[in-house]
Amino acid sequence: RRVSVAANVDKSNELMLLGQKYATDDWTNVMPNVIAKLGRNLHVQQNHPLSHLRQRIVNYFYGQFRSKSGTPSFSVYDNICPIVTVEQNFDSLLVPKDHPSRKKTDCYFINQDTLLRAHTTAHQAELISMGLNNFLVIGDVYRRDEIDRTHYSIFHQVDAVRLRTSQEIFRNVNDSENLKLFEHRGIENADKQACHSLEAVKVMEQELKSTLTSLAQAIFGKDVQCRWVDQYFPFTHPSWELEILHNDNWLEILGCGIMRQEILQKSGAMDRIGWAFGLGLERLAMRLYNIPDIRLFWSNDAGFLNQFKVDNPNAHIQYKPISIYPPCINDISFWLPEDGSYSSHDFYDIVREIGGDIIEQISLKDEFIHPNTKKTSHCYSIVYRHMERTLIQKVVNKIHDQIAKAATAKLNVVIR
Ligand code: FA5
Ligand code: MG
Repeated sequence: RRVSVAANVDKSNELMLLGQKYATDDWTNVMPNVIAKLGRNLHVQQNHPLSHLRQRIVNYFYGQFRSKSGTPSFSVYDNICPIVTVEQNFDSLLVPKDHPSRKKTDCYFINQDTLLRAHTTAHQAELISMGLNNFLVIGDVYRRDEIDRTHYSIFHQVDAVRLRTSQEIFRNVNDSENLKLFEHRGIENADKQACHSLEAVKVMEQELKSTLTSLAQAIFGKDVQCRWVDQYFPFTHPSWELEILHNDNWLEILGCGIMRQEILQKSGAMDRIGWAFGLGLERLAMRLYNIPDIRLFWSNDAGFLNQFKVDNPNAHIQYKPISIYPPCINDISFWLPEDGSYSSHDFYDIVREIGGDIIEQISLKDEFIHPNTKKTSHCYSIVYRHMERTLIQKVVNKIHDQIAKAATAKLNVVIR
């Protein structure tokens, strides 16, 4: 049934998404299984773990940043439509035209100019243009990514922006009339953008980092171990990632940095300096509630949802798996087409499209180039596991065959 839906999409030249019609073209690669989840809005679904966590983050910002009159400084946007333009998702954020994140293999495009947002940062420039100085954007984001227990093609992000004037950041400093936000003949280096003064950047960096480490402590407790790692984003400089220690592994939970001044200039906030961050809600929720698999967030199963039925979003909850059903693991090997058109993300989409949420993981097990023909072969291992019952090998084999057929038809591969 799923496959025939995909065929209808191709033929009709039009897609109806969230009540709006969109023309399709040869960029269109949104899949029915992704479309089916548009509008679920798990982040605002009552008693959903992602909603509890959203509420805790919002409460933290309301409590931490208040105006002189005592009202919260941050405003919250959690229902902005996830369908955005290429301009919003990339151009407005100075993402270079040839940046890999723009590729068809990485995003869900509706057509050449329109896509499902790949990050909530897509709304940043617009909200600044509206005159906002402190805001959070929370919502669903879409990426054609790896498939495993911590990656899913739809997840949820919280983005924040805070803009400050010179007066605001140097208010508590003696001699502040000598301190400036901007520097005229400056050069860019690892610590700052050319136009910024080092003192302004350092004040902002300090506020950003302390805000985020205390957010991590507010959620995970005082003992959480954090570390900062230098990072690159086209829309911030300098940039960092925050990692927290989880089961002896460092887990990346967010990216952040000092906003590129060009974005503020274009949005009419040239007299300010800003910091911004974007974090993944699932990553935090999995660690906080001990949820072992990212697919569980999409479960309609009462055994999952009932464990989060609490009025207080701060309630301490540790998810208890109902039971773990055994996986079926099937391999698939094929020769890639010689024209270079093959992308493993296309294959992942086909697998997800046909297998749905019983696909737990796909991994490239082996890559092999034939010594004579020079043809490349890929072997993938597909882990099938149902969250709510035991899978029967015969049923899995049928799905596996369908995947092989669809890959042959759509990707020009030759099954070995
Ligand atoms: C971004 O998306 C930037 N927009 C973040 C940002 C905003 C930086 C503002 C600077 C200023 P990144 O691709 O690293 O960055 O994703 C941010 C977070 O989303 C990650 O740290 C992670 O927690 C989460 N994340 C990323 N990919 C996935 C995925 N496939 N599944 C679940 N969570 C993910
Ligand atoms: Mg990252």
